Amino acid sequence: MSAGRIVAGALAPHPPHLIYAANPPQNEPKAECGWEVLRWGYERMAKDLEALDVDTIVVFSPHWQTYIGTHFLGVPSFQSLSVDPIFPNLFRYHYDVQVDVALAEAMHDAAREEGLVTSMMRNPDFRVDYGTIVSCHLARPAWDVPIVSISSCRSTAFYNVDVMQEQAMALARATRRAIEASGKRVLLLASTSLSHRHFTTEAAVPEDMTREHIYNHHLYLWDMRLIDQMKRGQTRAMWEQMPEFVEQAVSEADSGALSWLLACLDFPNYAAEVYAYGTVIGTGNAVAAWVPGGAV
Ligand code: 2X7
Ligand code: FE2
Repeated sequence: MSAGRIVAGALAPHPPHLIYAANPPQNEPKAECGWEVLRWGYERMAKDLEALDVDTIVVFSPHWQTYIGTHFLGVPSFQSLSVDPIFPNLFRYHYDVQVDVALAEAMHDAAREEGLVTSMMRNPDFRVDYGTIVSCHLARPAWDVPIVSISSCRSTAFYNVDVMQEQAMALARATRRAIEASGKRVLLLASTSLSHRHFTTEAAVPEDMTREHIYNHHLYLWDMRLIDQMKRGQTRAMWEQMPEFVEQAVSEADSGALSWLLACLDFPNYAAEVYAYGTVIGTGNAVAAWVPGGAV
């Protein structure tokens, strides 16, 4: 068996609005349109990633929040209805998720060897979080490969960003080791927005794009700084400035998803392909991919 490898790592944000606006059959509410720049960018990224012949997708989600340690989905399949807790009017999504349990278990064991507190989620009735569902749907709309979903243990909130980064680094070492031993071709998704200030008054029509924009110029400047670093392959700088970014841009990267992705990719010094940037309810979202050893 040849060694497994990471074939790409993507920044894959999860605003459920992007699914709502695309009207896939799985989602009950129907939209007229909306958030085209982000959706069309995602479509281009999904097409490029499909060409990479992926066996499994591994996704790290801020919305699976586990308060004791890092958890991994550990049941072969999950079917249910996912309803966004804040936006039930636009996300009621019927999912049918297949899990690569063998890889999840290998990652769990490797993470435990790294000293992390870990757990396998074995409850067949567990409701898969919308961060996992939205990012996987948008990156791979056909749902034709199994996934591994990793929770966020919220160490930024419990301790601080430095502890989060230390744990992200350990989890990344474990992720890489498990993937190499698996012989599989794996796509990584960091399911996260960048800046994360939400608007405070809601439009009557969710897809009313006259209301969609950044609400704070400083947060916009932070997003542009990160995107510039992605394009220049300056991912060490992204890592090092994470404490300031998380605090000043109230970034959703506090979950550890972006830190984990950069560390899994061993801090690329080559350019990411940035497919799109746009706001959703005022939060900053970039769709981007790094492909080790070659262009997308
Ligand atoms: O979870 C989210 C998010 N991160 C950004 C925007 C809109 C909704 O949900
Ligand atoms: Fe989110």
